[in-house]
Amino acid sequence: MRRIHSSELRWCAARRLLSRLRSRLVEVVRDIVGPLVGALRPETPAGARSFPIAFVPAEFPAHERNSQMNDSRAKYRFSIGPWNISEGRDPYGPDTRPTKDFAWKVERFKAGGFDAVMFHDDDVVPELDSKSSKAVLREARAVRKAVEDAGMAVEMVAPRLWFSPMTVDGGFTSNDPAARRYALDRSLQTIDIADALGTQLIVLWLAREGTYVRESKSYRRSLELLVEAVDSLLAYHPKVRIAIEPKPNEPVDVAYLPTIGHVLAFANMTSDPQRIGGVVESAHCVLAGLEPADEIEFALTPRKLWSVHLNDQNGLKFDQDKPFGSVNLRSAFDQVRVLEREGYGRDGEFVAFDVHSFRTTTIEKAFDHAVNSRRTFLRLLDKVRSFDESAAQALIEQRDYQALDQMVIEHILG
Ligand code: XLS
Ligand code: MG
Repeated sequence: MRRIHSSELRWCAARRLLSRLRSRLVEVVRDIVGPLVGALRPETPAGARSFPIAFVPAEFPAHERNSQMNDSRAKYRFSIGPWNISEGRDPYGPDTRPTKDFAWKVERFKAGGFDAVMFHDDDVVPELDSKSSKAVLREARAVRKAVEDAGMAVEMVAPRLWFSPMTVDGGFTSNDPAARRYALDRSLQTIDIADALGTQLIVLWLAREGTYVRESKSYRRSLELLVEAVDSLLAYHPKVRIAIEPKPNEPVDVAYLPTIGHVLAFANMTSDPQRIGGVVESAHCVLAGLEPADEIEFALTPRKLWSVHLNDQNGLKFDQDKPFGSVNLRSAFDQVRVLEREGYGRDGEFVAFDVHSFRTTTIEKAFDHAVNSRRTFLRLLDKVRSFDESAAQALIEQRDYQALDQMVIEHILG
């Protein structure tokens, strides 16, 4: 547990109170103004497509925007996390590789062609629960300098809410109010860390927000608690944007927000749906029995895909975080095709790889899986760009899907 000084405690309490008052105010304004706007809004013309949750992030910080991204043939930008160079531990055995510090990792990120780093709060400041807010921010600024000195940017920060003894039974949805307060405080601090790192994108992977025993919690009550927590985060910082990363299970056996569909429906329950988006991870879609390319396209249609964690997964088993394209090359091709077709990256979004080395990999090769994933992405991008779309269209018109199927296979094999 973080040792908290009394002045800090008062500041945290004041900060939380302020956050709650602001959320309440937003609710009241929404209740009064919402119906008025509804009454004044013209009817959508018949046949017109309308995505009520569409959001063009006009507030996207200029340094994160990439003007080249208006050109669909422009270069993609890639992101990776320090946790993607891991020690090889699994539930059945200890580390197989030594721990490396951030300086060692960032050198490899840069050399491997990566443009940005994604962080958990405690990747930035290890053991942050035992440090004062001042020390946390000082360390965060030093990490920002190291990233910028390497010519890279920070993509996002995620509070690691699933590690602490406080969150054994979940964070925002724990049955213990002290654990819920801890989760909220820690997430507010993540926003401060993100600020210090120069990003406004917070990722929430709601790892333990679910149950091991379904009867131990109410789904409805848990949703209310999640909305309350997210509203407090939104109220805390007017520019922060929250991308929720869904996963159907693991470490809990059933999660509350298992798919991107749930995430986007959840966004509309919060005080500012425009500032809630999603991160789709390929392996998490496979674990839900869904097609990653479709999940990606679902989020892209209303422009709610604010990051993407490409990787691969062999079946509905434990989470494997394999290199991108390692299991299902055709699905990987379809994922790249959808990103390219929808102009992903034009608002500054990064392509991230949430991949892990095999346990058998030595430390000398402990970043090869990420470099390989990037290479596979770029090779598939060439395949996407050289795919004969008009020949495919002609086959679609003839309803010759048999030939279309083989055409895709031959193209990938080619
Ligand atoms: C874990 C998540 C990862 C990070 C983000 O499976 O995929 O994205 O932990 O918090
Ligand atoms: Mg991920």
